Amino acid sequence: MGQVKIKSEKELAGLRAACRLAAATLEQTAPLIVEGITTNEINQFVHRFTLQHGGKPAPLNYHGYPKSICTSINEVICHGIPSKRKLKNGDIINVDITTILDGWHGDVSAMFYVGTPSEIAKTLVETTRECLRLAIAQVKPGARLGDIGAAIQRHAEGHGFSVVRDFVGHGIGRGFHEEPQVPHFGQAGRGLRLEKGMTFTIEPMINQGVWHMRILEDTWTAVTADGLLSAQFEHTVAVTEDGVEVLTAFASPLLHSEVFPEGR
Ligand code: EYL
Ligand code: CO
Ligand code: CO
Repeated sequence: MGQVKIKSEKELAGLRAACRLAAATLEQTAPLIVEGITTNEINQFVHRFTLQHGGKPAPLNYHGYPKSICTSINEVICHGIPSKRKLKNGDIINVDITTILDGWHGDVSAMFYVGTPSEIAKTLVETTRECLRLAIAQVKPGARLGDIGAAIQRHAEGHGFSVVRDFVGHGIGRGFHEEPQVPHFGQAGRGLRLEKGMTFTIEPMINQGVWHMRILEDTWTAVTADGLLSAQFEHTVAVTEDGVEVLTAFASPLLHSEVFPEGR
């Protein structure tokens, strides 16, 4: 078992820059996510943008992963592989970007609506967005990892949805996946006590139906066991003196994900 690495102010500056580039990349990608574009085209945009800004896409060749981002549509929970699949009206899609800059990793993802979502898709996506917000609000020195999981589980299950068990948030820094694991379910008051300088992702995956998953023949793509919808948002955070810094925060609201097509 590795140890949880506490980051110094100098190390945090490096991580902050990688996270800022990851978030800026997702912001620049958002307007492309419309009906008719292929997930390969989204992948190619992110790949080029990342290199142009001095970064490297972390997923490419990670454990043999074949693309630079993950694009997870509808019943895909995570690790959807970009392909020639075109986005169509009513799809919901998660775009997950991890950027390496000067050896540091920034990991961020968000959901986007393609055209007009169904009522259930909207409720699932907005509930998942709230789960991440409530989880981040738990983060401060002295809080426990279980406080994060419990906040997510309570909100998701309170809306009749389920929390994916097979994938968790993770420590992040010079490594893509460091200690600790950050479950999106659990009991308040339990688990690792948070300390200033800890850095990790929170990336709840919330399902419309059962939490169980299966992996497709491609050996990467995780889908819901019942074929119903799944949603996910992710930020990289740091524990500060008195709370939390969202290292992958967006400079402005993401187009499409924050605004419904009908302009609510
Ligand atoms: C690549 C490796 C199996 C990612 C994350 C891309 C996919 C399936 C093995 C975790 C694990 C992203 O933290 C992640 N996303 O937020 N593997 C990942 N891969 C991959
Ligand atoms: Co990610
Ligand atoms: Co992650």
